[in-house]
Amino acid sequence: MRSIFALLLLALGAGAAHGAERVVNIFNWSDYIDPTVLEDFTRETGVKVVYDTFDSNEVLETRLLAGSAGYDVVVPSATFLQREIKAGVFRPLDKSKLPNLKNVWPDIAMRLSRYDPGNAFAVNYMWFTTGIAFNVAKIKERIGDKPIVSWDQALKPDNLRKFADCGVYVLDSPEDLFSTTLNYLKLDPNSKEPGDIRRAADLLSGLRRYIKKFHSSEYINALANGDICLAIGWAGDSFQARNRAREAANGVEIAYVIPQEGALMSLDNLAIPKDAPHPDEAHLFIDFLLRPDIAARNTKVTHFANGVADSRPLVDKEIADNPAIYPDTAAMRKLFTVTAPDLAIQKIVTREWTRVKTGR
Ligand code: N2P
Repeated sequence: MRSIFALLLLALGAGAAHGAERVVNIFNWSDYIDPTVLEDFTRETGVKVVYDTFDSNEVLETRLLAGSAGYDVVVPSATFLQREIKAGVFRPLDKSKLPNLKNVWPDIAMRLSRYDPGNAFAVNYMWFTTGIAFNVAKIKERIGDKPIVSWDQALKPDNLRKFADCGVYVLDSPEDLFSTTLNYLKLDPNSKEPGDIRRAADLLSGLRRYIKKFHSSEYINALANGDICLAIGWAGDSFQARNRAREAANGVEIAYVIPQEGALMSLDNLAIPKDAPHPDEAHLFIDFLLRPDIAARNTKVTHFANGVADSRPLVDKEIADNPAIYPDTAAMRKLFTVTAPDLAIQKIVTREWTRVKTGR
């Protein structure tokens, strides 16, 4: 009798576990996925998605270092990933649970391995440049027919001044702005020399009075609505702005350029925190994103190039053949990458960035 009772309890317990809802907690950048992909994932796997967004690596890093944020999948940029791996915040990927790893783009995986040796902790999601997005008509009104081709037009005070009245936003990202400015100053964009970082900060702080806001996601709508005329921003976001304006048929035309001096190329990557509550579901989700058809849908909506080579033929030509989204070999040569500063230099970077934003 007793054993029958025990068996019954066991069966009930197993039944409850079986019926329990499976969940995956995602923390991703804003405007960075096709929302219908999340619905399809749940429909196919039965795993519910709890989805939360951020727009800065600093915010993600603070959460990760505090531990137990409850996230199963996060999306750090490669530089931050590199430092966070060293801090021990990630769980190594179980590659046996990622059959779609066969779809990753070898060149992109190789670039990522510079930050994550052996691609042990992360797989690339999207990659992109940091350039200049602008309102074609408003810029023309102010500088005539000369299109924006150089960082000169955004980083020289006398030039940026001309756009202050129609609104300038700049990414709230010291990594993007310091490397871009160092490159413009013909210094090493990856310099960790405090003196170099100070020079970049001096230049940017001199532009402060012409900048309406430092923000890393609001510029999409601000450009699309015609509220601002220039942004230092990310490729995909800028093309999303162009599309939102076209959909609204509001007469706003947005363009994005990789200036002739070159631009920062960054990689954003999928990783699983060490204390993720649902690691199996995390692997299932990452593997889903590595399906070429799914990666293509995410690129179609976000206008960011993804890390799955076989998805490219499935992406509309307008995106797949756009060298500002998928740079060709010539454009690729003008791109530079950076590595993570150690914590001591990071402190200087943070301090100098505060100085830039306060214009001191
Ligand atoms: C998505 C922005 C992602 C690029 N809106 C910056 N990591």
